[in-house]
Amino acid sequence: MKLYSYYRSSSAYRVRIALNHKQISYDYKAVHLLKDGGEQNKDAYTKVNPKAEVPTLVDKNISLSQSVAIFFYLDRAYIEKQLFPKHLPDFEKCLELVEIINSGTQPLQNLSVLKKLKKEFLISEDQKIEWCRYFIDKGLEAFNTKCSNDGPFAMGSNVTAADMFLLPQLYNAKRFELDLTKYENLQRIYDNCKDLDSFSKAHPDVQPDTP
Ligand SMILES: N[C@@H](CCC(=O)N[C@@H](CS)C(=O)NCC(=O)O)C(=O)O
Repeated sequence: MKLYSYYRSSSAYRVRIALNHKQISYDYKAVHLLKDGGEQNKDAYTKVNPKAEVPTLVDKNISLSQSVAIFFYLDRAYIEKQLFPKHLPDFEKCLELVEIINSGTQPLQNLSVLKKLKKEFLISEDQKIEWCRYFIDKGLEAFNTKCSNDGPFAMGSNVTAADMFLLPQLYNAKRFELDLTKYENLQRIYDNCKDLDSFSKAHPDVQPDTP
């Protein structure tokens, strides 16, 4: 299995956690998102992923982008240690939390969005930071309200995809110096996940391409 990744990409970070959780080993293929305008934009990579983003997972003859699709694939192809709960309504509730991050938060602070805002809409660095902080905070507030109020993890007693999407977004929130102390549920989930092997080994500080 091959994972195209960038150490600081929150979307790739999710997939690294999932692969570790399932104890699947993989070849790390680094794609530098900043060097020379971004390796993701070069032909060699857009052939792999036409959306010019990481992650991309290649397994046997299957090449998949989009972390949610990758999570679904992993749960169906490698059934041990499920990422999503199996049954109704837990599956849907877990997907709801995942989507708060996946479609409701991360895309608004993605590199290509910020580049466009800066280059064509001429926003300043301060405005860029304010934009990111606003949308990240809005997403995290919703997650904090909708997740479980007790148990160690976002869905209660078991670690799930919801935690695997949350921690990378918290990592980004910290880069933007957001105050997270007001989110008690998020704090609790973070404390319970951060030292689990699957999470700590996926952390941006310890990847093959970490500077
Ligand atoms: N919905 C996609 C998001 C992927 C994504 O936005 N990746 C970012 C890094 S977190 C990226 O590669 N950005 C490159 C760019 O915007 O040029 C997923 O879940 O995999």
